[in-house]
Amino acid sequence: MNFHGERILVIGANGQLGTELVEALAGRYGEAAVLACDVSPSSKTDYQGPYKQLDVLDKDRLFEIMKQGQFTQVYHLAALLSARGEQQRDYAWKLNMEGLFHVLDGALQFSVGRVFWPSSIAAFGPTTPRHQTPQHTIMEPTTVYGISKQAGEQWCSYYCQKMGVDVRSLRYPGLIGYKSLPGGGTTDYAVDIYHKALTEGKYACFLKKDTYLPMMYMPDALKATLDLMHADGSRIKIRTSYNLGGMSFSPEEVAQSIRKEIPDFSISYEPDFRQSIADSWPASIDDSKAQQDWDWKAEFDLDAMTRDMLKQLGPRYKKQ
Ligand code: AKB
Repeated sequence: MNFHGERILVIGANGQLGTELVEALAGRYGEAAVLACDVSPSSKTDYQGPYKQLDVLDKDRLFEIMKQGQFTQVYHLAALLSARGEQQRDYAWKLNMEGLFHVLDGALQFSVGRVFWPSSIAAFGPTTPRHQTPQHTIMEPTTVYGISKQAGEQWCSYYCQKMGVDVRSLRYPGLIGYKSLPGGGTTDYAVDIYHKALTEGKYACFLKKDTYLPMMYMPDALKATLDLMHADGSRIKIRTSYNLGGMSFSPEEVAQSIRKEIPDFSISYEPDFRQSIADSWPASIDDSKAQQDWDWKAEFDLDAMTRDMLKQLGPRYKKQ
């Protein structure tokens, strides 16, 4: 497939995924091809390429940017995640839903080639089969974020089937990376723990020790995103959102994995309101549809991720 002449817009570029996706896209297409946008006035990342301030709720400004840019790909990542969404319900619903409509309507109006929108394991709920959660199953989410993802999936499918917008989506598990911090999620502990292991040698976890959740190391998440966006349209059979599996582990298992590198590391457990969110989500994911349709395969397991996280983060804290 020929992707020369791509013009790419990333909305929510300062976030955990956006930070790394912008770099990956710029690496592939060149900085000039990628416009990073976020609600903050300036880029909070190392990215030196084009940047514009954009609140995705400001439809006029979004449309102005889309009209000027004539984008071939749009990645819409701006959202409030599960934990913060419970604390700011109205705003979470507004941002997550209206933002998506603005992007889908803009894609339709300005003939964007393809759109990426992230869904999440949060689209599932307590009545969903918890282990090896299938692609097609009961989905009764119990968080504002999860409801917005479930509804968003249906709207993505609607815009694709009825209006011809080529929108593609993944149900991300918890994402773990060293370049940026997550914010406001339930899976955030799995990033924080590495930072605290290096700075304090101990971590107080806000989930119980045996809480299994689906997780993924950022290089796998970036690969999945780009593979999905680069796949021929005829291979994308699911237009709601694809299940995406990486690994599945509990806080206790991350701690054991860290102890292989830092033997004195200790963990304690102080579960808070995020425990009930985690309890409503799957423990592991069946992603066989993604494997079949566009050859998805995760590479990192827990120990490989731990070694890399500590190797990458180590020098940052040694300098201090
Ligand atoms: C969260 O914890 O809210 C997110 C997610 C699983 O979508 N990381």
